[in-house]
Amino acid sequence: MNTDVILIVGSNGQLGTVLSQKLRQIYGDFNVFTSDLFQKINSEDNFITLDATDFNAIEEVVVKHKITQIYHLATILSAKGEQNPLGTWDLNMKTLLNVLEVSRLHNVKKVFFPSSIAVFGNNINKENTLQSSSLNPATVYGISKAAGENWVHYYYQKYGLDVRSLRYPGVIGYQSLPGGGTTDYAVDIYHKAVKNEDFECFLASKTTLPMMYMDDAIRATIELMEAPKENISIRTSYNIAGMSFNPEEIAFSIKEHYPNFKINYKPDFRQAIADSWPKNINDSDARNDWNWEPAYNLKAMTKIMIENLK
Ligand code: AKB
Repeated sequence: MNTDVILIVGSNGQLGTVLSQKLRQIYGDFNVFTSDLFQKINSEDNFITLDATDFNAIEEVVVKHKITQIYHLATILSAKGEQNPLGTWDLNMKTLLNVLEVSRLHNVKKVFFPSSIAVFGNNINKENTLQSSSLNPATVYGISKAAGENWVHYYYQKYGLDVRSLRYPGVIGYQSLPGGGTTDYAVDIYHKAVKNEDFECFLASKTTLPMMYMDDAIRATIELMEAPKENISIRTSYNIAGMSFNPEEIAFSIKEHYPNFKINYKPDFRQAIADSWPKNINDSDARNDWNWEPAYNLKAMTKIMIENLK
């Protein structure tokens, strides 16, 4: 019998909204606690109002509910992070260190930490970016993720804490909206298309970035967390890839459903962030270690996004 009890920290966000549903299906409603700063209308039972910058508050929840796994999703993303660099560093690091330390002290069995393609910067080969490429992030979000990768590696090596991590590309789903990322345009564009509105894109037409459909992102997360411990050779964070496309290509795929759809380009400060990131990712370690294989391409994703948003 599975006796795991899961806490999702930052469950109101884009990933948390969908991941919490999936984890409830697997582990049972009463074994999954969602938590965030405020409760969303219509949110599930087992929601806890939790400020993850408060060590004592996390500790109380972990002890009271005998938590055995934590998914730590609370973070400020790349574009929003640039509006307040020091506040972003504080929040991203404090919440992670609280989760790691509470997990160590209270024998939490597994922790998930989301990293990002934002750990890479301008100094590397942007095609087929390797797992081992050096990390010189150009944003405070990327700096906090690169530091976070080192912290989770430290907790694994020093204390044996089983922390697992993925470098997510831009994630696209219909169930929830992203907030404050550089890849957000690839979700917003579908919302405009189904309303028959034109879309103004904050990135230039040829800006290719790594992206992933939500179902692939959720499946990758759960497959990594459920993989046998001895298969996990990367204790910083795994590169994973789904698809790569630019705004012109996503607009083209939308036009197959909405022939009159129009996109205009008005690059802003987010262009420089996108330009510092890889175009596509080499994920051979994830494929070799825990058999990662994405299932969705741009055409399939566009069809699902439009059908569900309509
Ligand atoms: C962002 O755009 O900041 C995120 C990410 C790629 O980590 N979606």
